[in-house]
Amino acid sequence: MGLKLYNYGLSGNCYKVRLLLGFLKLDYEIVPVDFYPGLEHKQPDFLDINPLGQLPILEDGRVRLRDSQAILSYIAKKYDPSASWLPDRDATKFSQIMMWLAFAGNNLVAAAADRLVDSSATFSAPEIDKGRQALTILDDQLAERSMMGHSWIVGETPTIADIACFPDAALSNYVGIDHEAFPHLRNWMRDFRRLPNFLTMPGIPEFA
Ligand SMILES: N[C@@H](CCC(=O)N[C@@H](CS)C(=O)NCC(=O)O)C(=O)O
Repeated sequence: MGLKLYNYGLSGNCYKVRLLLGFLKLDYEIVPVDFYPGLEHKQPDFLDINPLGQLPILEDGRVRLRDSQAILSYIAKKYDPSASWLPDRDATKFSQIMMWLAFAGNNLVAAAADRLVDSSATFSAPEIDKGRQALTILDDQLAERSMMGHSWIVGETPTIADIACFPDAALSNYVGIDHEAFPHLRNWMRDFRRLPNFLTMPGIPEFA
């Protein structure tokens, strides 16, 4: 038994889960999925596990979850006794975290969406425009937070909102979005990278 992550190394959504497992120093088993070129996530055996044909999947004994935001919430709720990654006693803070998780899953995904498309494909301009809009919204939030003396998207310490937003924000550089235009985002990414037990992945830029 124990935690089992169905994983692809270049998936930003799998990376979110690996980040939190790393921050919490949790042991887990990795089940490698040949996402590309094997398209294993579209084969019948994997569709039995997730009919959406998507990664990541987390299993914890009899519990099986899809969607990186839901998985982050589960791990934080179950395995972070300090509740610092998902403070759930304060209704405002909790709901704001949910709001930024939804933003990561619905909006920010455009900033790096084309990364896993066939390597011969060119990145599509409309997605990149949507990605830039989402990064502007995040940069504005971080500017406001910084004026209040805070470094993180919600609250005084990093939460799963920061984890959910980090991969696509950072990987957007890889699809050609220049981070120079987002100074608050850059500061936040630098602070995030300095967190104890931070893990990187291919495509995450090194920041000064
Ligand atoms: N909302 C889901 C999206 C999952 C997702 O799109 N995963 C990608 C890999 S990063 C995938 O499996 N794409 C294949 C597909 O959508 O067909 C999440 O946050 O986990």
